[in-house]
Amino acid sequence: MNIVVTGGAGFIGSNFIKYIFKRYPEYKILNIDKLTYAGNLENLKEIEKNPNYKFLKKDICNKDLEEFLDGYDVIINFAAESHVDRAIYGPEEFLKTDIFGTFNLLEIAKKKNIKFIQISTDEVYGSIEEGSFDENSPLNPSNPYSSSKASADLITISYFKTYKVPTNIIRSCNNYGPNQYPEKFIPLMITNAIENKKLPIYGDGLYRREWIYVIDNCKAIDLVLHKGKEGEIYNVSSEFSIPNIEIAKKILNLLGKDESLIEFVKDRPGHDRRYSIKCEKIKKLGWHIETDFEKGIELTVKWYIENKNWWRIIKESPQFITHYKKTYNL
Ligand code: NAD
Ligand code: TDX
Repeated sequence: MNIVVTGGAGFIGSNFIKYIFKRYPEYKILNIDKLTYAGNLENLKEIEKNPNYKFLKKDICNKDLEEFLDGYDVIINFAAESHVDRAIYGPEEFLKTDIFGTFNLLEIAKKKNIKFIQISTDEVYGSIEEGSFDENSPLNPSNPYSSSKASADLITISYFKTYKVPTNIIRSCNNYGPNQYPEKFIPLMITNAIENKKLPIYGDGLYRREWIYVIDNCKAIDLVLHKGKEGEIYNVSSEFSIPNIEIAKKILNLLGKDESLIEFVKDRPGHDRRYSIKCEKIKKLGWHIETDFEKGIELTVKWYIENKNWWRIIKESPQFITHYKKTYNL
């Protein structure tokens, strides 16, 4: 199979490319990534010389992308601006990449008659106090990130209905694992704890997410790629949720650090209280969780201990420092 992965230098995309080459060494992958602050070719070091792998540094919004995409079977669109806090202080890039970029790729998929898989998120359903959303629940996003992703989902659905572009949408819960940029909650908590810095917890710390180890999500994407029914949406979740404050305590405990490092800080505007999704459809395709949270968080903490150079370079960059000061009002 010839696959175009967009955003393959980011967290989930790079884990997916490495996973695919392990499972299907004969597949060919073209990775298209603009290399924003979140894109890092270090994530792909172990496969960069693989003759079946190609990299193209491009923006998914570029109209000329089409000339590079002959002979591919599928586009899997991971490329996005992905951090909610950045969307709050700078929404424009989110609308450009997450909405217009998806539209641009759909146009190419339509012209070249190739399958299109949109990597979406549970955040498009918005917050739910009790119970869980399924794939037919209405979209009710709360912030410029999730509303951009919801818009992209709607455009994707319209390309299936109107032009019969074979599409799938995958809406997963919060991912964690190796190579996640340390602005996100779990890697920020781990790396701050290692450095004996304060762990900033928004509001009362009782916000809840469902957490999935990234490789389990890669396996779900693999299943949809091979067995997904055209036009279908698939939720993907561990169905395991835990309040943020409990995650911070667990991480401190694993690292042998004191809970006095926890610091409650000003809440995120529009902060969704709880996400929860049902994923019967993906289970019917034969998917199940393989790495539970206890195991996954241990593996993740271990990875950040063993890869300090990877995240220290990021955290010491002017780009990260500016973001940190803006987000935490320092
Ligand atoms: P990430 O921020 O780590 O990576 C995004 C990648 O996209 C980077 O390599 C970046 O350089 C690239 N990119 C950004 N704008 C681009 C553009 N205009 N053109 C080309 N490349 C561009 O994100 P992630 O956490 O790996 O998320 C990947 C996808 O999964 C996103 O679409 C996100 O919305 C979705 N998602 C993420 C999570 C999560 O918990 N991380 C959960 C559900 C869904
Ligand atoms: O410093 C922090 N303190 C804190 O309490 C940060 C960065 C986060 N939080 C809280 C906010 C959320 O309740 O932790 C929770 C998780 O935060 P993020 O890691 O920023 O994730 P979230 O906002 O839930 O969005 C993520 O999951 C869905 C990804 O960033 C999205 O790309 C994905 O679509």
